[in-house]
Amino acid sequence: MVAKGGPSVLAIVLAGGEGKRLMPLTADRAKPAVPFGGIYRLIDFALSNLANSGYLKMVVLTQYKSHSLDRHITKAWRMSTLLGNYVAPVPAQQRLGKQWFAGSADAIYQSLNLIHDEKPDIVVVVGADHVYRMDFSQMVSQHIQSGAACSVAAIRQPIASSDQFGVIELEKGSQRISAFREKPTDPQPLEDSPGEILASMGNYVFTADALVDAVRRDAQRDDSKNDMGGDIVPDFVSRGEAYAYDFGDNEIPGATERDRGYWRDVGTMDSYFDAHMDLVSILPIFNVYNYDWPILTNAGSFPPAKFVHGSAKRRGVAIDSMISAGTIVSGSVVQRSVLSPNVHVHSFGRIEDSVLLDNVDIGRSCTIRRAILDKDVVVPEGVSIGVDHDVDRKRGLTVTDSGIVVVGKGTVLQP
Ligand code: ADQ
Repeated sequence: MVAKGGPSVLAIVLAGGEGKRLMPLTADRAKPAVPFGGIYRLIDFALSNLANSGYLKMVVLTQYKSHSLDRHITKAWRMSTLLGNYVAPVPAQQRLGKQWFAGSADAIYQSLNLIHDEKPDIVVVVGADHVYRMDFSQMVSQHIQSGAACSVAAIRQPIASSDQFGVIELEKGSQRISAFREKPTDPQPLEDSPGEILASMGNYVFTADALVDAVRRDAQRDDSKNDMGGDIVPDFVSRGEAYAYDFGDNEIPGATERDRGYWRDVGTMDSYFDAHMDLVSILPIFNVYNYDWPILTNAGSFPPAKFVHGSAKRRGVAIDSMISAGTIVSGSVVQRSVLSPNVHVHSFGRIEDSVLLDNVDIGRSCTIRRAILDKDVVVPEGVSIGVDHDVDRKRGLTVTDSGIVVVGKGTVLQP
């Protein structure tokens, strides 16, 4: 039964994902800890959405390479006076079995004591590796009205991407889910749009008791991969208890016509790069300057960004770019790029369509084009990246299919 004054809600943030396709950015950090948009980590989007929705009781389930993630949650969230008492990272050590979490459902099973202690009416379970804004309270309202035990947030995606998503089929004229298949290669297209599928966003609302029963049942099954999308949701669907929540109905204060309904799964280097270009497009496709639904983080204390004149021919400028505090651009041109804190770009260079993470140092006369440089990368004088991909490969750098060059954390390139 739902308590008076609205349901009590516990949010569980699944943050144990490995993010293999984001290598080398995930070489020594979990995917939710991957830096994004100059000053954020991917997990900040899920946590900010929950906080802005009014759901302040959050537990973050971590596992894979969680050190950097724990550090970020502690610095940015636990030390915050507003949220510090609520956001709690829970490492995989809290276990019932001999294994680490097998899958996302096992992570919840092994953390059932959190639900017992908190006694919520509703559990909101969200992933931690997407860029978007969402008011979860609207989804919770629909969940309660529909009488569902499990609600799955749904968004239209191109049919070619079906093998990356849980694909939802609905009963005719209803939001009730008739079939849910995890990452199928032969998906059912949408009736009104044959080029699209209805994809799960990996965000769920559960009636607390129903979730507890479902993960317990799942833990008894030998044939289960203990996965939320692969096992738990299909179980609710087979009982006729799962409904879809249409993300297209979600209204966010301050959203512009252009960024309404924005959701990016930044699961690959190319989509990570594209999502950054969405930030610096002139009318941003994803607007981080919407203070009505702020994306929260702690970017550290740095002096303001500085632009140095340089020579008469080469002024230090940045155009169509986001430049974080502590960064110095001296006598070089930066275009359509995102620079994290404390980056230093020396004279006579050009940075185009690139993402430079914290403390990157670019020497004189370098060209950096369509590249992602992880933290602490040093590019010495005269070295170019993204200009000749054969040279980039010879240097051992990753070049994606679409020609984005990725330089791993701490790489010091040779002159
Ligand atoms: P995937 O993202 O492929 O698909 P998964 O790798 O399980 O599924 O990641 C989901 C979330 O759970 C991520 O935030 C990840 O960090 C976290 N996670 C994974 N294993 C975990 C573990 N052992 N402990 C804690 N956290 C863990 C999912 C759904 C699809 C849906 C897509 C949307 O399964 O149905 O379409 O998300 O991107």
